[in-house]
Amino acid sequence: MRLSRYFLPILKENPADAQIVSHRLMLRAGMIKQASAGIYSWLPMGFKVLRKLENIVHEEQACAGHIPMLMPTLQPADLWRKSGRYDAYGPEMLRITDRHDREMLYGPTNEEMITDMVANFVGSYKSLPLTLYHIQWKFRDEVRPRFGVMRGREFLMKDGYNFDLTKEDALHAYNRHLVTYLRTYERMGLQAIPMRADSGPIGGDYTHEFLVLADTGESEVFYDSEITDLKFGDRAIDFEDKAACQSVLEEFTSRYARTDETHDETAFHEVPEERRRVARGIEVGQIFYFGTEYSEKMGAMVQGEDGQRVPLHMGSHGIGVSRLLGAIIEASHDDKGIIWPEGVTPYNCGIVNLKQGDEEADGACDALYDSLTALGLEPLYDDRKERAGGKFATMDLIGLPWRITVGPRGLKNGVVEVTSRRTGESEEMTPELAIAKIAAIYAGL
Ligand code: P5A
Repeated sequence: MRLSRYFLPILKENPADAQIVSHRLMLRAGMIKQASAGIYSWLPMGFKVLRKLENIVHEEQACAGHIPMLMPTLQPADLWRKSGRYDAYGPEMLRITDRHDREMLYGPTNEEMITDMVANFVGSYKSLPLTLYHIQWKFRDEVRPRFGVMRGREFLMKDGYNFDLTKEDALHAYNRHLVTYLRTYERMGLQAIPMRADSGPIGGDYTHEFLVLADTGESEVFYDSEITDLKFGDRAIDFEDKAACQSVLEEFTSRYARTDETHDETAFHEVPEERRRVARGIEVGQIFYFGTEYSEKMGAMVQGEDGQRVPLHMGSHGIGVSRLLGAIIEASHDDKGIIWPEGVTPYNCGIVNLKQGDEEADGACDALYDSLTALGLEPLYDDRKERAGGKFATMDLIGLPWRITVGPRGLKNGVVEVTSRRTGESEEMTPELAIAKIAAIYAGL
């Protein structure tokens, strides 16, 4: 992409209404524009990152054998009357009446709709196990929408639902989700800690929230510091293997880690004092096992092997996709702007032309741009007629992890400069080596 042809409405001033750094930087870097309280337009740069996050989610869900689909945002109220949640959900639910006076709502989540669908189509244990998911906009009329996309009213969620014959199978689905979520967040450059949580209006006995530690997080969390040493890393996992998934769950949830809703001071004091931590966190996901509650209410029954009809065991599993943008920026920025982890960066590298209009500099930038593009990489080329200082400030603000700077002085010696956004360190090398370096960085991602 050439910056001169892009749509990147950067703000020079700090927006007064943004209280936390991620909100400020998303507005300044031209990623989002507020449409009304808690509702945002995703400008091209923000949308690009959002799509990257969605792709990672899809890839990891595919590894676990979960099946993508898409359900609508608007739902009929009657479905929610069946589960008993139409009244229980309260003012957070946006209720809508259509021209025929039919009661509808903008879905805050999809347990009812999907359970109803499975009740319609699945009649035998032979169709199980089944895990379906979608990535779809949700609406919750939050009392206090704030911090930009962090607590929006309209927000993008990945929500998945497992349908199993037995509790044991459903708990395997729960464990499998825990594993895929660990991998998903790590690929996004985040450490998200599973913490024992409260199930709230979704219900159920088993639930973990995934929290990214950040001072601006809305949840208070209590944990054993040993937990932050755990990494899923690149270990291989067979998602069909129940024991393997169970052992990952045990490894990542055996130490004390709870949100304030489930915190128990006595149990916390069993953790040696020097390892006890009280901090704040951003909830980027939550998984639930809730048994047969929804399937009984919505009539999702199957014939078991013995011919008896039994209700399905279910769980639901959510990732706050749009919130993740805020969480990643909270975890990765400096005074100058965003620092994107390579796995989610909107463009792989920036190209800064120090002397736009100079034949040699323009030619070298075009050649770099073409070679990187031919390798399947996406450079963002700042080809505007701007001062070098302004171009550097823009690159630092939008946070691409690598920058290639091209100017007449370097070109005389046959070199360009490659700079890491994270460390600020620069290295001079030939354009060929610069291309090889950037390609190698992204090769495994
Ligand atoms: C699980 C999937 C559910 O709704 N039903 C389907 C279950 N869980 S949840 O914890 O309530 O939401 C899942 C994740 O969505 C994000 N989230 C939000 N993001 C931005 N703004 C909001 N107002 C908002 N509310 C929830 C969180 O990341 C949450 O973990």
